[in-house]
Amino acid sequence: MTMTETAVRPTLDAVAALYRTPVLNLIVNAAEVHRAHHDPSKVQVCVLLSIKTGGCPEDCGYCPQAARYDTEVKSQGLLDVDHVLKAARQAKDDGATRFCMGAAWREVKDNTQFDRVLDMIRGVKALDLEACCTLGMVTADQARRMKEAGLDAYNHNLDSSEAFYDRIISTRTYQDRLDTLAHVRNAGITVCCGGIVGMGETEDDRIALLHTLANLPEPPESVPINALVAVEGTPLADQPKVAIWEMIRTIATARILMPRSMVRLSAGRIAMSDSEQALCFLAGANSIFAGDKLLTTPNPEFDRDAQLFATLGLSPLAASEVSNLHT
Ligand code: SAM
Ligand code: DTB
Ligand code: SF4
Repeated sequence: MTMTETAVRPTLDAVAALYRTPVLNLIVNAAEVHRAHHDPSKVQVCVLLSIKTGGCPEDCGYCPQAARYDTEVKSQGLLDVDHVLKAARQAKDDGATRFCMGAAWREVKDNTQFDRVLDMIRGVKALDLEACCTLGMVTADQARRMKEAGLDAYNHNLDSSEAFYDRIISTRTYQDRLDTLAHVRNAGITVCCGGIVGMGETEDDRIALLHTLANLPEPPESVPINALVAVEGTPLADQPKVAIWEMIRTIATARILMPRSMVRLSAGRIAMSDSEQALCFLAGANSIFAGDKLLTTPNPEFDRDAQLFATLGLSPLAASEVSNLHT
């Protein structure tokens, strides 16, 4: 069965009605959809590595890696392949089944650095891990080359609604993001695309983002929902923490609209209690990033997540189960 056959193609009003359902009903509805399409006791564990850090020319208001903001992030050029594969091996030993490599680039350039990233992808695949990259904008040809190297997924977030987008980023357009997503999709790489909750957007912005995601030509196989990590030195440093219920509503609505997708409870877990995270899992989140660092900001330690899984009766999705995900 393809994603299209089960995807809901909702109107904006339908997404708004869903999102605004009384929250406990919304959770129950999302939990039912989750159980119909996935084993709710399984959570995919992914590990992130920043392969090139800081010094980014873009002006994303949330991002500590933008060169123009004075943050504590230490810039680091592109790592060598051995360093990355050592981290990937460690991730696998720690129980991860997906390894995601992030670079603080505006876009990929056709140079030896990209060749090195292609070698990283080949190396991660040789370890039998799902390989994901997030490197900024890519052309159709670059996407094709990543596919050839074995890339499973490409992460490129829409972040928020089109209307709110230019309040947060001015150095590229929403259409630029959609173009890259189309290049990735056309190359046969699965799409990882989601957004951030808590940047000062309204409920309508979150609804519009979910509407756009569910109406992409094919819904993304992977939908990361990040809670803003407010970093000192960025324009969003003083953004007040958004109510957990907005995260939960966003996750639950994504789960109902994109029943077969992996919904990833991404950045922001360090600031959430166990019970808040449990509600996110109940509402349909079925993946996390593990390890004490996301790209540049802190994340719960492996041991803390192992304890959380034990408490909630959850277990990491096994490698053999991952290969069935997108068939
Ligand atoms: N430079 C590439 C790009 O922007 O596509 C890849 C790396 S970028 C850091 C990947 C994603 O991380 C962003 O699209 C954004 O959604 C998320 N992100 C970055 N900083 C964040 C923060 N402070 N809090 C939550 N999510 C964040
Ligand atoms: C996504 O949506 N979240 C991850 C991953 N895709 C690349 C990144 C979160 C980054 C949080 C800020 C940081 O650690 O620098
Ligand atoms: Fe650069 Fe990506 Fe950060 Fe934007 S989110 S500043 S593109 S690293």
